[in-house]
Amino acid sequence: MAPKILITRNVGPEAMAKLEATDFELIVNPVDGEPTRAWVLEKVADPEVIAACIMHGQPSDKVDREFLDAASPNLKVVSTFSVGFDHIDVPYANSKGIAIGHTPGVLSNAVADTTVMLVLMTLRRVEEGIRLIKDNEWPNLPWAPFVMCGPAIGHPGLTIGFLGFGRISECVVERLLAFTSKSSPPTILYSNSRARDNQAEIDAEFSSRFGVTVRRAEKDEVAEKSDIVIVLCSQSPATVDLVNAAFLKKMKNSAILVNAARGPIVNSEDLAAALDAGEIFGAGLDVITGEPKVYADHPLVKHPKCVVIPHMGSADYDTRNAMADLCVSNAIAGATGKPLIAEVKV
Ligand code: 8YV
Repeated sequence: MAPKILITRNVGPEAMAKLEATDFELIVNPVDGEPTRAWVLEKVADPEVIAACIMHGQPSDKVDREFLDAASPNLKVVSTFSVGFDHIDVPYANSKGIAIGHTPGVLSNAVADTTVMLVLMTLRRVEEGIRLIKDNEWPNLPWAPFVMCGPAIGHPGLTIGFLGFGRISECVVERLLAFTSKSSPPTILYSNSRARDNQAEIDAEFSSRFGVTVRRAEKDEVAEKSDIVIVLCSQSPATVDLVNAAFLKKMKNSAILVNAARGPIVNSEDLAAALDAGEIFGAGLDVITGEPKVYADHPLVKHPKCVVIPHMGSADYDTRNAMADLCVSNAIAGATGKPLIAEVKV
């Protein structure tokens, strides 16, 4: 019998054709959508399975000890359809000789587009405006020059702060520079896990690349000085609740917060309380704690100053196709004993 590759979701015609062109037997989830956990555990235990393509953020596909202990002793690679790998116990997988593949790079532009969209929507209160129309409230909205006005993205001397400053953040900076003031350009602050020995050189390189001042700062300084705080760090025990009541209290009342990383990095209760108290102007969330079980009565979904979208950061057709291609290419490489195209190293 041919060795098998497990695919927990149909990854689209092009990537499926790439898999079908191999000699591997394919086990594809017959349901159009999320399989049951029991189905995944049963299939990954098949001793012929040498590679598995899985999804991020679905309980069925969590690559934890239960999954890895159930897995075929011949499993060589788990390839996730995501850049993030917070759903995978990478050290435990590696200790069993299983490599982990992911999809960095190909989604940076799409996630940056979504991030900028959320910045603009939050500053200009677009969500609230759409809701007013849907609730037939437009005729009752008194017209006056400053009704529905938020802070301007082109405000001179803006400070834009990032929590996490990797590939996606850099793509966000490139985009935001098209909107911000040319005569009084923004300052970019970013906080990350630790300062490097050559931090000054790194910041000088960023500043010369972007043509504005870019420098690393402690997270409290990012909170205090930024007009726009953008969360784009990966989720780890150190970043869960990074944006909590204390952080939000330090932010300017006129500032906004955008999270395009992972829900648990921002404490939802603390954010709702900060919005209620007017501690910040607004928030835009592509991700939220408890997703996808987030309903219309969620305090942040209902909140007029909060835009919530359902984890759509990378969801454009071209990007998802590129992610699918990299996901299956990693699986095929691992299954044929070749180095993965993009392997998670921790
Ligand atoms: C996807 C993501 O929505 O790549 C990631 O880490 O969070 C998103 O791009 C998701 O992973 C799709 O499976």
